[in-house]
Amino acid sequence: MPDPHPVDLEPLKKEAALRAVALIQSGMRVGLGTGSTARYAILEIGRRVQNGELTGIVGVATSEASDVLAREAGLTVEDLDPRPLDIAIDGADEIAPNLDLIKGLGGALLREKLTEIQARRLIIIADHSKIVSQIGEKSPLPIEIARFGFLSTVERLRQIVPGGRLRQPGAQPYVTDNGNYIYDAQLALDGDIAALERQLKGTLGVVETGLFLGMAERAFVASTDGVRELSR
Ligand code: ABF
Repeated sequence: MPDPHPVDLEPLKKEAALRAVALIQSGMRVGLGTGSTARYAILEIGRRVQNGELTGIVGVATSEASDVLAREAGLTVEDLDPRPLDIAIDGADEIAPNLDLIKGLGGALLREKLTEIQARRLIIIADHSKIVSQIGEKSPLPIEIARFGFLSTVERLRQIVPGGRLRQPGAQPYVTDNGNYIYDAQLALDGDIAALERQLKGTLGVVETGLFLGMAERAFVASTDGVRELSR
């Protein structure tokens, strides 16, 4: 039955985003996340840059959409290069108690991982619906796979994670910013998630997974009771 009093998650996403953006200081190189929560962070960084509160900010975007949004918000955006980022702020699909994450329902997992692995601090922002007691509880695990031979890769993945499907919102599969496809896997609970990550990364045709293990330093999680700060 639908919830008769659904909570509007948008103000919560924004509250979490504002808490994270408060950590940014002038001169920082900032990883810009993707999705509806990260959007609030990008807009707030842009607002602070525009009114002069923050100067010398350089953003590195984790998707084409965030790149466009950031430039529209008045931010300087550069491509990822080997220099570290001071901070990255992004959303997530699941947040476990140890801050292991599932990311990638928004389709940007590869650029997110490439960018956020270089961040000195990865700060996650979310509403309370993203909290889980174990990884795989609510969300499928997005796995980016090469387009060439994708049916073979899907078969290989089905041997490892039996439940799942190629992401296909319409007549054609979903295509990532990198020209790849995504397989959304259903995880068995209580499994060894680090071992699964190693196995998936060793599977031919897999480009990257949406498991972000041991990467996040902190999460700001908003509910109607306020914003909770979680650390590893
Ligand atoms: C990105 O946006 C992804 O890693 C994740 O899939 C998604 C979360 O989006 P939203 O904030 O819209 O729920 O950060």
